[in-house]
Amino acid sequence: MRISVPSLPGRPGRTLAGAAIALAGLLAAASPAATAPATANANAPTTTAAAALAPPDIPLANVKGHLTQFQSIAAANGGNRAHGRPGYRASLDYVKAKLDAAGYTTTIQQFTSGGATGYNLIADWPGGDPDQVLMAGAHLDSVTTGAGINDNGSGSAAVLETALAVSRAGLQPTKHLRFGWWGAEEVGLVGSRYYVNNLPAADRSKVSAYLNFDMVGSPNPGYFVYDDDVQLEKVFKDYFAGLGVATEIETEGDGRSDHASFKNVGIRVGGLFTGAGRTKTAAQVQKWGGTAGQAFDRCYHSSCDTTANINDTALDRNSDAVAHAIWTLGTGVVVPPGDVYENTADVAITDNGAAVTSTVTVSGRTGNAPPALSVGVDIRHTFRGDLVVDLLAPDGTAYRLKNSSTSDSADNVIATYTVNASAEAANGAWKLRVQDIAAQDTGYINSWKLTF
Ligand code: DTR
Ligand code: ZN
Ligand code: ZN
Ligand code: CA
Repeated sequence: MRISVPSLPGRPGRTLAGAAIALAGLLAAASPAATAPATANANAPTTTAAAALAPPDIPLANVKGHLTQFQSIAAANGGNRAHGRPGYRASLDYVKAKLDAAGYTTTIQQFTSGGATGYNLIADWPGGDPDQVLMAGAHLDSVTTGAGINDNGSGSAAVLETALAVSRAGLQPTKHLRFGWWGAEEVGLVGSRYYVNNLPAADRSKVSAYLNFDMVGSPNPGYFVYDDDVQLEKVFKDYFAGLGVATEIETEGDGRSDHASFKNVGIRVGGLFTGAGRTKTAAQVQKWGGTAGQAFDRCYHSSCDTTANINDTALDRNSDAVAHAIWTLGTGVVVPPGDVYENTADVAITDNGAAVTSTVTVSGRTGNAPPALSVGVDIRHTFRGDLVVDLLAPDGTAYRLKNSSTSDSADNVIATYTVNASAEAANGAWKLRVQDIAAQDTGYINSWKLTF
């Protein structure tokens, strides 16, 4: 989970150099903030220049929102989003509309395969060195048997939300960023190969790397990193190491997804994968949890590959890893991953009753907590307006994360808050306090984490 990075107030599109200067300025002038009153609104933009360089947290709720859209599109178009079927073009139009609204320059590339018209969507983020193009992509088509939510709505949504995060941050990386959503992968990597084959050689040589994301939310997930390029592999391995998540080399990838189209013409490739039809071993369960002897994705290429066929933790971690790679490779600045303290034990919330708490004990740190302490919250609930959510510092000081609302009837609170906790000692028992203050509807704390 990353420090959420509100764009610097009044300074949209800060350049890397500008942010670095600001970082020096802010650090020089920084002084411990006053102790936040109990009602401090943790959502007030708390920004340090360091945060301006740090990859953002990609909101899981946003990524899942795109998956819900893909599911609806499939349902409205014969049950799939396959090449040559209306659901594919409807998926592309959805993604394109989001990107156009976010300031991207989008291009639809048309091709023919199997007697049907196919389409690639290319989105360029204005700016950056045109001779150093960093690309990330995912195939947008499903098989004909289903909606293809994990394969590959997950990769498509993770890349889309990262592109939208670039826009929200007004990022101006040194490299030029380009994103691709490929057609007809399921019938033989057709769209990505068409793109590469029609990219003039001079332009191919400008692509510094292509990052591929195909199946990144598998329900019984593994955490696999492509090993085609050592540096690109390291970017992803370091990210997961920062989370304390072990990774393995992706061993079935050669030729199995769109990165092969780029690798075949000499472009450096990397990427992530959470597994398809192969079964998870007992040894892998030891490091990742899940179920041994069961496929990473039991619904691979099946009609049950729906929004229910997603592991939220895997999708969240991989979406954040996409952003980490884009920020790190795009800006050339490596921001060390934060130290994560997490509690994943479920805590039932009493309907319309007393507050409940979940504790995270921080130790071994020196000094106070940071002015931009990241608080990742995952609460499952059927009417989130019932909930009041606070962070309690070890000394009992309360920081309001979320107020109740009679009008917010949506499910779940899956969000990252930033708290100026610089007045609090870092070490000690931090608590998440949740109270349901209205009858009917209730839920539980699924997990929460602090990132220092
Ligand atoms: N061919 C992909 C699934 C797949 C199988 N192995 C890998 C390795 C790396 C990425 C993807 C895959 C598909 O069915 O779309
Ligand atoms: Zn597939
Ligand atoms: Zn796929
Ligand atoms: Ca309630």
